Amino acid sequence: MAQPQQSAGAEAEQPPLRVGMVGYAFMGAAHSQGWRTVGRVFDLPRRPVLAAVCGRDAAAVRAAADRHGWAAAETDWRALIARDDVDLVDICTPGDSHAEIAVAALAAGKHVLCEKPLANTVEEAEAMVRAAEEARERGQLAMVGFNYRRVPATALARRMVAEGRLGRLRHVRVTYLQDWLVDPEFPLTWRLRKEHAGSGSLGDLGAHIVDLAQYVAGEQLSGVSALTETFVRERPLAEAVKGLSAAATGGTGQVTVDDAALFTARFPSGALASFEATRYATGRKNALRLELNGERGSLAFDLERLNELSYHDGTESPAHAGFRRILVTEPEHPYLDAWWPPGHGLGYEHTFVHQARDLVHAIAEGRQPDPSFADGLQVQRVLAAVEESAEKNSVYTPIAV
Ligand code: SOE
Repeated sequence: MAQPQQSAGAEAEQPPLRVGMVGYAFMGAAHSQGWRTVGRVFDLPRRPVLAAVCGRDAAAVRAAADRHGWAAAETDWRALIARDDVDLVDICTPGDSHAEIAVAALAAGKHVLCEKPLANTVEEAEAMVRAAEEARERGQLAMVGFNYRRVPATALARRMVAEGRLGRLRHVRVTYLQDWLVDPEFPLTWRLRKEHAGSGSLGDLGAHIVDLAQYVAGEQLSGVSALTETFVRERPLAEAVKGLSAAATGGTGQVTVDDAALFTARFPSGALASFEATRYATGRKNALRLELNGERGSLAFDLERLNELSYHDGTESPAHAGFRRILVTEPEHPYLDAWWPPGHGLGYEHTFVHQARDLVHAIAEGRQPDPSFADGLQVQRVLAAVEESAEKNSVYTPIAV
């Protein structure tokens, strides 16, 4: 039986990579899992150390540190950034603080990992790119956390498209469907307020599928035509938030973001794309689905069956051609040489382990990790074009370069 790789030998050459994380809710827990596990599975040039975690509530952040394995707890992100025992700042806060924390961390000489979407506005994202470019001159690197690139099946899809197995692409079809807002009594959490989240389903789910579609297709969108809608405009005010759930306090407030975003788009190659992002798809929990159709074949992926990739080889005889299921658990598949024997599948959390692995390698090798802040800015520009198009009754809107 294949064993997880031991990391002992390779680690000795470079110092540990000491991580400080800001935020410890859903994404913080997922990133913690990645940092905690990565060195136990992959051979790494630098060993990540969970140095300190930061949150505003002293008791809650201490409890989160104990639960997730962080050595120290801070209540002020500036203090976290100032620590000598932190080399990398991992930002897992709502979007309204990404720019300020990332720019300050890079200026303080830290590497940065920032959760998606990179920022709440194009202007913020541009400032972050400027800060990242300056920092890179000094040897600090920055990456944005689009974790669905790190599902072995999506990475395999990209590889197969790049190998030309689909030939010229005609269609890229992506949907990201959740249902946690179906109940109109669900409280008004930060994700439903523009000042905190920037946008709604568009920035939260749409950002993922824009990045994933572009990553797998190997090209960037050139323009969009969009519709957005806010189905429930007023909701009970929220108190405690846990994961995606929250308790109501009393009184109501305005929802100031989109509930759903639908858009069509063009790739420069001539391929057409369609996107749907919603939190109102009753019964769909985390259904990110991607299909690509090319002249020579098709690929299809469903996050709720993430160890599988469907492939139709259009060059085969019609007599026996058809979609077949690739079980993406072989050591030849991306990331899988370090994990379990074939057929012993991975899950959502492993994407964060892979994200940590890729970032540690890039930092140790002194090269720009992907996706860069510039890639995050480009996604932000797509989101802005979607909003602009939706405001103008779906008029086709080119994406700023
Ligand atoms: C909520 O919609 C959410 O947690 C997103 O914010 C994440 O990015 C996604 O991975 C799962 O759903």
